[in-house]
Amino acid sequence: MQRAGEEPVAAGKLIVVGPGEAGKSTLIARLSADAVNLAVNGRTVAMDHGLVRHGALTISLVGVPGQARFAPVREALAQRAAGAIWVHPEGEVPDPHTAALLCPGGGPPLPYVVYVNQRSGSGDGTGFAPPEGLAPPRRLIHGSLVERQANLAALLDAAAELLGAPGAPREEEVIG
Ligand SMILES: Nc1nc2c(ncn2[C@@H]2O[C@H](COP(=O)(O)OP(=O)(O)O)[C@@H](O)[C@H]2O)c(=O)[nH]1
Ligand SMILES: [Mg+2]
Repeated sequence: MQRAGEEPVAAGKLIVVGPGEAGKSTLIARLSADAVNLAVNGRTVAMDHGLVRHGALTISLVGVPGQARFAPVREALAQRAAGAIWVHPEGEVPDPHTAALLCPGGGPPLPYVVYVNQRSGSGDGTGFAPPEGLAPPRRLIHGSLVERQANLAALLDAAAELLGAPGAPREEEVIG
């Protein structure tokens, strides 16, 4: 609710996708001080969520589990998402199952940005090439969620752009 004198607050939802152990929960926790990750033995089982403020924008980050057995909840988690953050472990082949998660309900793909997680030992400099048939990401951000510079400011800017916040890239700036 907006009180007198306060700036209007916009809100938007992004899903966080990627293969198991890519760093989805770590990323949400690093961006959001009060992130909730319901995990058993270190694996997210039901809920992975964080709220992050970026200027006047409140971004709701919802982690979507990749494993097939979670298929029934995926559609619900992705409802009303405006875009996605794909966490990609550097050096791996982009996960085709993750690509499918970008099209909730079999609809058109959500706009997405890719966070290439350069964990120590993985750094072979390989970038990210979208699986066949999928448009390139709006932005490609490299960082390490643990060892090196995480580049979270760039990631937040990219996330805000997905939600149509001011500063969204013009067509010619889109990576392609
Ligand atoms: N060394 C290292 N470990 C990482 C990095 N990112 C994530 N991890 C670890 O990898 C494991 C899986 O990460 P998690 O965020 O749970 O992956 P998720 O399955 O995608 O949610 C956890 O033990 C993390 O601490 C990183 O950049 N470097
Ligand atoms: Mg997780």
